[in-house]
Amino acid sequence: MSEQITLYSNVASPYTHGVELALLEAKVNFKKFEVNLKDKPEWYTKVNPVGQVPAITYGGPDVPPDQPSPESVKLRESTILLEFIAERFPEARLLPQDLVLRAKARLFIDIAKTKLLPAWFGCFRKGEPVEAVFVALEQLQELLPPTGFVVGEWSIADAYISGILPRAEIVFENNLNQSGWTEGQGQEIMAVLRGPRFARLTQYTQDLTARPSFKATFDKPAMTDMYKRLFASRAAAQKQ
Ligand SMILES: N[C@@H](CCC(=O)N[C@@H](CS)C(=O)NCC(=O)O)C(=O)O
Repeated sequence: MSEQITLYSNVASPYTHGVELALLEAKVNFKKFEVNLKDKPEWYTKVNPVGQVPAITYGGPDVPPDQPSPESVKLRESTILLEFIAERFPEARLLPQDLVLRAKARLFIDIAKTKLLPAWFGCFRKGEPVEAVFVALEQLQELLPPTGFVVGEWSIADAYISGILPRAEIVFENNLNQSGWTEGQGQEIMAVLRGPRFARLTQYTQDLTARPSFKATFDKPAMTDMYKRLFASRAAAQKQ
């Protein structure tokens, strides 16, 4: 039996979703605790001193998630958690054996983290040009093989981006932004993403979202409602 694992998550969080997918694909027993990010429990700093999700407790006694044991190891940062899960459960092959392919999976994650996410946030939060999003997506698309996942078999690279792309689509499809986009601006971005420039990425996204682990963890209408409420509450807070 493996060590206990508790994932501290929030359903809206792209980072958390990737980690949950990796745990599911590794067929690991784990508990999940939904952290209310608007009203974090006081004890949560014992799990993650910086207060963010995702985080996991690993090992130690089997305790209720809201009573984390001092004996468990506390781990955080989604990309580190993904690597940890891949290394802890090598039989799940969440990273390939081949060193060059491993490097490719890591490069894909690095571009998503350091190029795509800042560009996406900059675009809907600050009204920065969407071209930076397109450039980052093109870099990711270029890394994809003609068919299948980033390194052939599904890996932590696919886990990481699975948290991001479907949420980015919700943002664009529903014109959700904090920077005064004109009506239809998000939908115009979405039309480019669905056009010939991103044909391979579109197919790849379909493959990602067809995965049973993804389907079991992503309810698009519910997520859309949640994101609409999230953006409405941010807009209300901005006005205050
Ligand atoms: N670099 C972190 C980012 C995690 C992050 O930003 N999490 C957000 C949710 S998407 C969060 O916990 N926000 C609450 C807060 O910062 O107080 C990772 O990759 O795990």
